Amino acid sequence: MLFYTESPLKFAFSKDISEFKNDSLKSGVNTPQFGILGVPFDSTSTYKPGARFGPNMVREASYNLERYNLLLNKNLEATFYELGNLEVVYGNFNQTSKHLESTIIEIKDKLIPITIGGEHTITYSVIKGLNKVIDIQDATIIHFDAHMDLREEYMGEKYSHATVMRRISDLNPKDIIQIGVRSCLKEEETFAREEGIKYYTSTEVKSNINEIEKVISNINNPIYVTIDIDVLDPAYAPSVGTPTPLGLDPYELQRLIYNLQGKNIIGLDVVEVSSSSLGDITSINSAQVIYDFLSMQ
Ligand SMILES: [Mn+2]
Repeated sequence: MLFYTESPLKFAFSKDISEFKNDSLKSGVNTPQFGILGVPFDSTSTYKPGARFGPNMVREASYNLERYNLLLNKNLEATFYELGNLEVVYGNFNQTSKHLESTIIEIKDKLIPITIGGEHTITYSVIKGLNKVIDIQDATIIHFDAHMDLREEYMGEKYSHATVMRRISDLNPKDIIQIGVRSCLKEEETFAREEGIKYYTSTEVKSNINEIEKVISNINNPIYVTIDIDVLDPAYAPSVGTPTPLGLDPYELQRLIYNLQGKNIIGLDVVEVSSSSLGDITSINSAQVIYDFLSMQ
């Protein structure tokens, strides 16, 4: 167990972190290995709170998945460890962010983080932690979201779910590519254009998904993937902080995720899952995205 975490339910097919030491001593392990980390933090949510329940509900939903992936004709063979949930400090983003950053620094040499949120703000802390070892200026951030999250501040807060991509942009990654966006301020759109942030609206995904697949396939540098599950239409993901109509369907998200096969992924997160009951479709689709990502490894 890591310094700042506790262990609840495991993600389906994950290994216990206590097995990591033995496994890492085995020779010839040079395929990427992943660590699942829950961050049950939701203090800046402005519409529908509850993302603190996300990590455990997504794990619960993962037990519905089966190891054999019929679409890929392969078993899920990736090695990934359950790291538990971060100890968060509710109402205190700064302290939570410090815990998260130091946990990411602690695992970064050994495991690629797959973080389950929690509100979107936490993505900034993950990338800030990664930036201590990997030069984030060489990385492309692929951002799936209904929203641009590029405001300079929101309700007086510099660090908020609505400003997270602006703060990540402050770290100067090589590229930011936003996919599925359909709601923002004019100022955010202007900022995106002026700063060279590429964006594809949900309508463009519907009408021209092949082009976006090509854009992803052509990336050759390290990639961090952040998925605000509200990128899906509320029909498929109603339990999110800010449900926004006219979104992607799960097939489109899966197609785009499958284009990440063979890429140098430095981290992935699925955030804004505020499911609070068993069988909630939002947590089921969130578990599916993580499963899709892991099963193509
Ligand atoms: Mn969003």
